Amino acid sequence: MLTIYSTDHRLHHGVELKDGKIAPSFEKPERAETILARVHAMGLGNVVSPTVYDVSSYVGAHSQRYIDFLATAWDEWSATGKTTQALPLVWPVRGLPSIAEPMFVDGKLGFYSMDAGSPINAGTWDAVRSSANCALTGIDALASGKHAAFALCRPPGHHAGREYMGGYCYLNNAAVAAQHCIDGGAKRVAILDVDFHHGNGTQDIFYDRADVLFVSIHGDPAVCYPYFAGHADEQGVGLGAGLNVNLPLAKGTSWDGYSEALHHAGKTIARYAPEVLVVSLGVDTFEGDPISHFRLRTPDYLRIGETIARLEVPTLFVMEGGYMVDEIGINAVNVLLGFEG
Ligand code: SP5
Ligand code: ZN
Repeated sequence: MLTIYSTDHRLHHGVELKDGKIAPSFEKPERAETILARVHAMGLGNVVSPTVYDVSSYVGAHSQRYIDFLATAWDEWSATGKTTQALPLVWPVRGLPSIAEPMFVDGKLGFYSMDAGSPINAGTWDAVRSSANCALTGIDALASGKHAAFALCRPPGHHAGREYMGGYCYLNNAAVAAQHCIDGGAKRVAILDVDFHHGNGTQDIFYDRADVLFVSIHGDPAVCYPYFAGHADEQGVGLGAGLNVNLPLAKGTSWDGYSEALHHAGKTIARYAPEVLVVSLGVDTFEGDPISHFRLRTPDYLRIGETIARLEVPTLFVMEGGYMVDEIGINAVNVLLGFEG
């Protein structure tokens, strides 16, 4: 399987607000390096650098003004004299009267974010673009006839909505790839999200659309991040009614419960008959993950790959979360090896 990877991800590294303190982010460069090392060690296939895509390739999944914000946020922040990483501090929650875009960067940060887990530093925008370009290069590899590809994206993307960042995510790599596929003429694309956390950003982007089916298996948002999306009764609206499928599972779920949900997800996707499948591949479902609450084990990831392969649809894997750095490479590549059979 072809892997698309860029060293540009190293330009982005930072902090997050966690348990009442600013602390090093769980989402760190070593994650991608560990996965890349495992890709090489297992002889998965060629590793190539992403093609450079124009910023306009991100419009569709995201709004132009949000992209403009990401592109300029660091310059606006550092122009105020601050040398720290940019983090939001105030949010337009329910009940406040104005939802207009503020003019000052501190306000913009809150306006375009869902949490304080996505810092912006001098290298963030370049890293974010390269990450999205990995996904775009992967989808173009499918368009040119490959059956599967692995976009080794970092930073991840699935918490990023049409107009917001959050949860370590800035551009929604999977959504950008799916949109590119639609722009290229596909009529139906499915996104399967197996990250522990609900892919609220992907849901947001495609919620009212018939051309993208979104299916997510994740920790119950009543008790798990991102808390404000991911319930089973969120099923899509308008043309997208019935095409958003959330499968929340209890904390502590292991392979038995998980595989049942995965089987159901597979049947839902098969019924939709997509031309292309994009998998938001998080391995924070692992029993040893430091911030998540499922109990999958290393061999279970081979089974996930096998189950996805049975759909027999051209498939792009897009890397999302997974924070137990020692095991993340083994588990992520196990999905890909299981897929290849
Ligand atoms: C892409 C992705 O997996 N993003 C996840 C973002 C999760 N951010 C907040 C998690 C809060 C969990 N708090 C656990 C603290 C452990 N000491
Ligand atoms: Zn996650």
